[in-house]
Amino acid sequence: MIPDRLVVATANRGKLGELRELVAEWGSVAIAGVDEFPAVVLPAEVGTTYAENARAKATAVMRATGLPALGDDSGLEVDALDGAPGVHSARYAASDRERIAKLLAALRDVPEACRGARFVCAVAAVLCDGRVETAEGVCPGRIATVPAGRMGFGYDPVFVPEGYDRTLAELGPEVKRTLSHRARAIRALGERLDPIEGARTLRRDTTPC
Ligand code: ITT
Repeated sequence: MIPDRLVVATANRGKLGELRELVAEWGSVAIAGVDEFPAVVLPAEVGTTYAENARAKATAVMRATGLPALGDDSGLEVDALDGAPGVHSARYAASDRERIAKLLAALRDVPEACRGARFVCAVAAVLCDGRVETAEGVCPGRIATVPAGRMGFGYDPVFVPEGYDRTLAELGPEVKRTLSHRARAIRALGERLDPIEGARTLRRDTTPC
């Protein structure tokens, strides 16, 4: 069953906003941010996989709050960098601006055809009875040569999703919601938590207006 409430185990406000909107597709779920529980400390990201880190974040928050929790661990995998920064994407540099500058510098001599990349997101729901469900989503694309756009967060100004010629930061939340790694992960998690609800959500998504 899909829980009627979830505490989102992230300190990243961009993620929290997107997760709120995506979880709303499951129906009525009360979402709280971890900032509403000042005593809660998110664990260090020591896992080697996104799923491991997502699960650790959600488990820590569920234990500290006594409420069902949702964790998200994500990253950007760049072909020309052998999949880096990957699971270390948050630690690649100190701020979004510096992470983007470092990424573009690393790809300075890489031609357009070789700038393939993908966003990956793992989400984990940890429920009060100890049940844990995880799911993953991928968004393929490429890295732009210069940052563009002001919407979204993180690496969005340099990520051009497959099938588009603008960055996620230019395309904005409505497009991002249809194709992002996080959207795909949350939809898959909904099906795991409640196959009937998940199917209903998918049908709603594909029915023409
Ligand atoms: P929490 O651990 O508190 O959730 P975080 O920002 O540290 O927040 P991650 O460890 O999952 O999150 O790091 C993911 C990195 O990739 C981080 O720099 C994000 O800004 C970036 N990122 C994740 N999803 C993204 C998205 O949809 N668009 C752009 N950048 C994203």
